[in-house]
Amino acid sequence: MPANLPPAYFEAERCFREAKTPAEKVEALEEMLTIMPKHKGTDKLRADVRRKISKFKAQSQQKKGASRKETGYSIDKEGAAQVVIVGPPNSGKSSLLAKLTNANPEVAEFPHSTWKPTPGMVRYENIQFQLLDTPPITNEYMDPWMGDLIRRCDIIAMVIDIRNGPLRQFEETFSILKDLRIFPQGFPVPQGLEKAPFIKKMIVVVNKVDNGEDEEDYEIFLELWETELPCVDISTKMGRNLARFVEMIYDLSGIIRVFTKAPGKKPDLNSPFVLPKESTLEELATKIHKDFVTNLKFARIWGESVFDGQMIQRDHILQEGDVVEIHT
Ligand SMILES: Nc1nc2c(ncn2[C@@H]2O[C@H](COP(=O)(O)OP(=O)(O)OP(=O)(O)O)[C@@H](O)[C@H]2O)c(=O)[nH]1
Ligand SMILES: [Mg+2]
Repeated sequence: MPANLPPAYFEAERCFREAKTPAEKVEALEEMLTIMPKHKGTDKLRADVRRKISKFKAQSQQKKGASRKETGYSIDKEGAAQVVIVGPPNSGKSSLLAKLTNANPEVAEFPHSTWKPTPGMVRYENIQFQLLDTPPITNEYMDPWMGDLIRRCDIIAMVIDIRNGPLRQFEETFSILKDLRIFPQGFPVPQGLEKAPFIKKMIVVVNKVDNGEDEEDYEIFLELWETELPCVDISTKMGRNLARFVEMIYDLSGIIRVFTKAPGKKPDLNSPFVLPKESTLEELATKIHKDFVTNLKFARIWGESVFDGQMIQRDHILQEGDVVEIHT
């Protein structure tokens, strides 16, 4: 389909070519993006312009010596954990977000269609996780704010494509993360790092396993991969293993769900408090309200590892599914 660009576009493009500073280039590119009609014929061009915008934005910020935080995107965490979806171009990161959440990211056949992070919430039983779609990362190019974004998350979901050299994709993405000093939990961290490493929970998601042939390729991938990380084969197209993926996020998240109740009442099993494993009664009370923790006398608890209604003290370690009645 022809792009059918209006004359004003070419004028903006001329400004772009003549611009001297990165900031002027960004301005001209943004103008081009506004003018450009939005249809299939301009998809590729829009992606290309966006890529240039992020490149020149990064350059202009570096010039100003501004802090990197200002150039970046900070997405507020919501839900029980923040899961950032990373990977090479075109592996299906945006498709995964679109399939599991109400978010509506751009999905496209060509690479580098995503250029800014997009969050969405996915439900698991009575809680939710935040998924964060991001632009692709490659050896050639990565948005400069991506490092900070990944370092802030709770879990990394690396999405690779079974049909496009999954081993190579894994190794490239893994080594980019390493360069950012990001290592998966449970992995040896190299000695002699100059700055502190970032240890993250990580799950490898092999996408586009649509049919039997892809399944065979996935088996071969697993044999050759030799990396001990949680891994799941999915197909966003066929809906394969998407629920399994969310369940794996829950398992990895290291959280427990605890319910509270008032004396003589039943707990509301739809709204748990989410706490890290090994949390104590005191930590639960802090989470509820600061007055609670000051005035806390004791609590009664119902659950699998206690007697019904057993009295517990502040340092009692809570378990998944416990029901707690706090007395102040
Ligand atoms: N066959 C098949 N194609 C898929 C699947 N998931 C995504 N795709 C296709 O792969 C292409 C890329 O999908 P996106 O979701 O845009 O990929 P992305 O990783 O977000 O791409 P970038 O943002 O450019 O990095 C699109 O044409 C999708 O329709 C899948 O499970 N099976
Ligand atoms: Mg995308």
